[in-house]
Amino acid sequence: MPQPLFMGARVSDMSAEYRYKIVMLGDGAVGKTAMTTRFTQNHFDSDYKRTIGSDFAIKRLHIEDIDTQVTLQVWDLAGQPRFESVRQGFYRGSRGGLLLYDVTRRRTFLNVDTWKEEAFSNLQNEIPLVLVANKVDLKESRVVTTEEGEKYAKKNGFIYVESSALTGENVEEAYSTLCKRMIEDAKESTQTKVM
Ligand SMILES: Nc1nc2c(ncn2[C@@H]2O[C@H](COP(=O)(O)OP(=O)(O)O)[C@@H](O)[C@H]2O)c(=O)[nH]1
Ligand SMILES: [Mg+2]
Repeated sequence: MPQPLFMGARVSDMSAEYRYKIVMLGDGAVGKTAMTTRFTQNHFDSDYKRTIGSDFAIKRLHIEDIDTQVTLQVWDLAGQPRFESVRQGFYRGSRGGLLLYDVTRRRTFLNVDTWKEEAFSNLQNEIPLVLVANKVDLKESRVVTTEEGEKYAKKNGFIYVESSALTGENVEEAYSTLCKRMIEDAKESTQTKVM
């Protein structure tokens, strides 16, 4: 079981640089691994390989509009991990997450609530989440509308992004908007401590 290398902190007071562990959430085959691979390696693999246990990838990104460097440790979990210890290690120390569903399968959208609750209860904390409506390239077979996704996200205070790991559309945006939210949260909690 790999341990997190870092727990989410500003690395230096001198430069704007942050490190965060984030988690990929959602039902099996919604595109968690495909999206992580697209983001970290700019590559799409059309074979479906089940993630065993959990795994992580590291990616450095520069967020242009706030001129900030972020290193993300992206944890990706298999759909149905059997061991509670795997789940605990997966969630431990994560500061945010992408919660995906597949716009062509309504069940994966209905299960979003379960994933949200599983994450918040394991962390005993409400971390920022981006609701990701994935596979929007499959226009013909799409069944979950933009309005439905937006409405759920708004109700829960989540950011909403529509993406395709196949075309790469909005993949980097999903991660970078999450980064901005985590940085804002970190600044707010620092201010609270100082005051
Ligand atoms: N058309 C399309 N297929 C996708 C997309 N994202 C993932 N897939 C496919 O959906 C299947 C499951 O993806 P995967 O990343 O393994 O799902 P995971 O179980 O959530 O990690 C694979 O066959 C992927 O190639 C997408 O945006 N568009
Ligand atoms: Mg996977």
